[in-house]
Amino acid sequence: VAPLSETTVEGIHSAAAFYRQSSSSIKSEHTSTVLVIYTGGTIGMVSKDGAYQPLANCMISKLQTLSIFNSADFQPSSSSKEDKENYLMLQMDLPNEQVLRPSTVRNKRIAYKIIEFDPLLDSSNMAISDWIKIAECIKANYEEFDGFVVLHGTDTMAYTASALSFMLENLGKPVILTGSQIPIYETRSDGRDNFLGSLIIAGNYSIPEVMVCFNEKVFRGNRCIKADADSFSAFNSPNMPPLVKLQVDIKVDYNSIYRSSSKEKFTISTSMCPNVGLLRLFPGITIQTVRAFLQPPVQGVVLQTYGAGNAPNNRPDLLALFKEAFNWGVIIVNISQCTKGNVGTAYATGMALREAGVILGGDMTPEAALTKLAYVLGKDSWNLDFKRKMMARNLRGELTSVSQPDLAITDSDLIDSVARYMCLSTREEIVKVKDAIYPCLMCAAAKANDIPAIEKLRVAGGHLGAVNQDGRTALHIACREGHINMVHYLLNHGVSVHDRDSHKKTCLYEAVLGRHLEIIRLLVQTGALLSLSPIELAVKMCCAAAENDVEGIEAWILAGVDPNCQDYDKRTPLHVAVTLECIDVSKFLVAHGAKSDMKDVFG
Ligand code: ASN
Repeated sequence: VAPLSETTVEGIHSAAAFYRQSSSSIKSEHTSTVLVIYTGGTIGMVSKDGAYQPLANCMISKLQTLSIFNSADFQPSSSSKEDKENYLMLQMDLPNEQVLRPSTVRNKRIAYKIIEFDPLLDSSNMAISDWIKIAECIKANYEEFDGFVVLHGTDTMAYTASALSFMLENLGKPVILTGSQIPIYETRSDGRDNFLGSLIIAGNYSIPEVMVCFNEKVFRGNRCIKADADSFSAFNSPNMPPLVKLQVDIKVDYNSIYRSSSKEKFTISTSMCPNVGLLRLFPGITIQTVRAFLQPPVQGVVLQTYGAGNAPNNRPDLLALFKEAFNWGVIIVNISQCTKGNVGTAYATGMALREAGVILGGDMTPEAALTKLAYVLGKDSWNLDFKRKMMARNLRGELTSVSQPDLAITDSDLIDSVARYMCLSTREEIVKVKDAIYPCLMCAAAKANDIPAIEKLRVAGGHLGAVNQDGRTALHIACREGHINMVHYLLNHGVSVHDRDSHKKTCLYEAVLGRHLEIIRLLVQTGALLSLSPIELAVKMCCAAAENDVEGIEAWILAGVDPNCQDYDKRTPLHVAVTLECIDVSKFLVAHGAKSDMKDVFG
């Protein structure tokens, strides 16, 4: 360890005293961050020669003039000039009970940064490469932001939303696509409400899905279709109610949120197979047309059949061709031409297709079925048989699993008894009681490491990611208490590792405070972060060093903190440990990569 000069020692002593007293007084901010990826679409178009076209380098300056999108008192922490220009602040007055993450004071703020794609596109000009560009942009910025809003044209928005829902694997944060029917520069634009609603949901709600926000509703992205070219209500989700309704109150249907059960880190899959197509049957379709459609390089076809999944069974030529294509290795998926409803084998005409090797696609939209096929076929590590199985399986909430039990709130004896005791009768009243009681029960079950109890609550309709009065989820509590099995259970049921409590603390932070090394390893493997600034982390490390707390230092390093982090005076934990003669911590730090030649502000 390098020798220290006297002035340096003096400085370090006073800093160490500061750490001992004030590590808990670090300012906690209540600002969420959202990245806005502007790809084009009517929302940013202007009329030129009588036709709408996207206009580059205009959106940010327009938003700067709209006070609702740009609060004047905001200073971004980032220092780069370009970054500052791209950051805007949304200042809101949302009732506390409407804000899920982090549950905080009334004045909620969202700092958002806009990245504008070049060129901006009418979404009719979009291709698979554009989906990849969006996915890569989200991946590159995933750790830095709480949520993502994609400004996009409406024409192919349902395709992009469906594609992204598959390409973004193990998603733990909200991704919301939105746009408008009238440009944001025009007086009657619907774009302002759509954009504002998207920012609010992306910044405040823990809904780890790809969604579409339009006309006061937020839909699961792979469930919606563009249903109306003229109305503000352009999107529809025929086989699933909206996830969120943005009315006077913001109502989230928590029981319907799709949560990945994977414990893997967020990643993207960009190898989408382009050799897919949509084939719509019609009475009298010729065998030549279908044969031409199934020719190489086609590897997958979404077959849009009649009604409940039926096709002519008096056409042996057609059925033989489907069987032949099956043997060539083409995957054919059956979905209905009806906008609403499921496909099955209730009719002999449906059964015949099944016998020819055509896969039942449930109630998927054409957009979801097609992009899922491109995603599944792009998976080189999966064999053909597995790919066929995956097409029939629910991967991202895109189809309704038949086996899913229809759970109702009244299934819970406990809530029933409470409702009776309180003389409640309406569904709304009972739902309110459930919302108030379940989070506390979930957290209590997590603290007691009682997996059967929390499973009962879940089965009765409880939302495992619900937060208590401190904005803490059951996962925060299980991590703090060190209940590894409970942590596994919650992660298996899709509770997000990114949720932050009212003090902006993540579950990884809780695991570090509890020094639960096995849990820290597991959380880091899932992509969990500490969500503290580098300086805050350095202060935490220096505090632990000042207390010769080897276990604490080990936990912070395991959670990803750099052993050479530097505090306000550029002192490292090793500076502090050496000054205070904390031998054990000094040895541990040196053994774990701490450098002895780091210089503080005193040189
Ligand atoms: N043609 C436009 C687009 O999809 C339509 C819109 O955004 N409303 O980019």
